[in-house]
Order: sequence, then structure tokens, then C-alpha cells
Amino acid sequence: MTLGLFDDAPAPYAAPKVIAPGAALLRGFALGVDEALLQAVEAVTAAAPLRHLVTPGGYTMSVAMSNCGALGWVSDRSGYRYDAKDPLSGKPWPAMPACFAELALRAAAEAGFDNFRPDACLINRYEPGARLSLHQDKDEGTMDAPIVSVSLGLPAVFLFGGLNRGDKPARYRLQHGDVAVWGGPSRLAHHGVAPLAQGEHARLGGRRINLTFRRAR
Ligand code: MD3
Ligand code: FE
Repeated sequence: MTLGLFDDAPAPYAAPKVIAPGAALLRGFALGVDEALLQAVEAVTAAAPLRHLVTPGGYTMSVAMSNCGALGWVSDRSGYRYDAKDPLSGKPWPAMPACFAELALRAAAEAGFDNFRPDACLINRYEPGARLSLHQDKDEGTMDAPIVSVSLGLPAVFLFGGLNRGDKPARYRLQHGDVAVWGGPSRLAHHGVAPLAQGEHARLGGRRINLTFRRAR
């Protein structure tokens, strides 16, 4: 029962929590649209299946990936890059669903980045044990735009380091519906995801899905 002042508010959502200059956590921001996002993930991954990419060093990534939008992030023995086509099918990546683009635009604006129009959305699927070691996102052709990340399913420990690789990372537990925005002075911060713990999520079972929206060109 609420007092009526906020009857128009969607789901429980707290104001952005600034964790570093240019970096904000929007806890619960995606809760009103989570089911729409997940149905869109299912449609995208039916056309462009999740797969384990190989790194230039020859390791198979524990996170399974797919993409939608004009450009998709891919990795193989020759390197990391953005490509307009899915190398599995040779066809363009599925279009960015409207609910994806709208959520990314709203989240970026909430964190102070107006007019964010991502041309790439990477879909990451974690199963227990899957992780992302500390890295920077620097394959994009522009560093002017922020990155928006949406967490769905099982919670994960997100590692947020500094601009130097040796900076000891802070740890944040990201839950279903949480959105994070990273831009400006935080755009090149090191970050990663600790190995996913076992668990059971009501909608996604033993998995976590992360959507990463970027301006690649
Ligand atoms: C902090 N994925 O795919 S994006 C990735 O949970 C990746 O799957 C994370 O890192 C995941 O590259 C979520 C989080 C993120 C993205 C860009 C950043 C954090 C960032 C840029 C600067 C600082
Ligand atoms: Fe990253």
C-alpha cells in the first residue's frame, strides 16, 4: 500500500547510485519491462544462437554470446571486432528490438547521457562457473557514447576496477532488473564478472543474461 503520490511509478526503482565519475547503477530500472526483454532475447537467439566464441589466444569463452543491431561483437583466432554479419549464418544480425533500444535510451538519459542510440547489443549468457576476466571495452570506434548494461536472471558479482589494470576492483552484486551505465571518465575502466554461483531464478532457472548496449561506430 502506497500513499498515492507515486501511483504512476512502474516497479520498485531507486534513483541512480553513482559509483564513480560517469558510472551509475540503476537498481531495478528494467523490472517493468523484463518479460518483454526476455521474449525479445528468445526471438533474437532463435535466429542467431548463443555460442561460445574463441579468443585470439585460442581459449573458448565460458560465457555464451549472440548479438542484435546493426553490428555485433565477435571474437575468433584473428582477433576481436564488430561485424555486421553473424559468422555462423553469414546473415545480418537480427534487428535491435524496439524494447531494447527504448530501455537503453531511457537508462542512459537517467544517468545523464542524452540521446544514446546504440548500434550494437551483445547478449551474454552465464551458466554456473561462467565468468568474464577483467578487461576494458575498447573495440568500439567511438568512446564518446556510454555503455548500458542490463542484468537478468541469477545475480552476479560485478567487478569494477579503475583505469589501471592493477587497481583493486570494487564488487557489486547485480540482480535481475538492475541496469548500469558507464561513460565519460569511466568509459575505459577495467571490469569483469566473477564466476556465476549456482542458483535458481523463477524465470531463467540456473542462468544469467546480460545485455550490453554500445555505440560501435
Ligand atoms: C565498466 N559484460 O560484455 S557490461 C562485456 O555482465 C561485459 O556480461 C558484462 O563486460 C556482463 O564486455 C556487463 C558491464 C560493463 C561494460 C562496459 C564498461 C562495465 C563497464 C565500461 C567501462 C566500465
Ligand atoms: Fe566489458
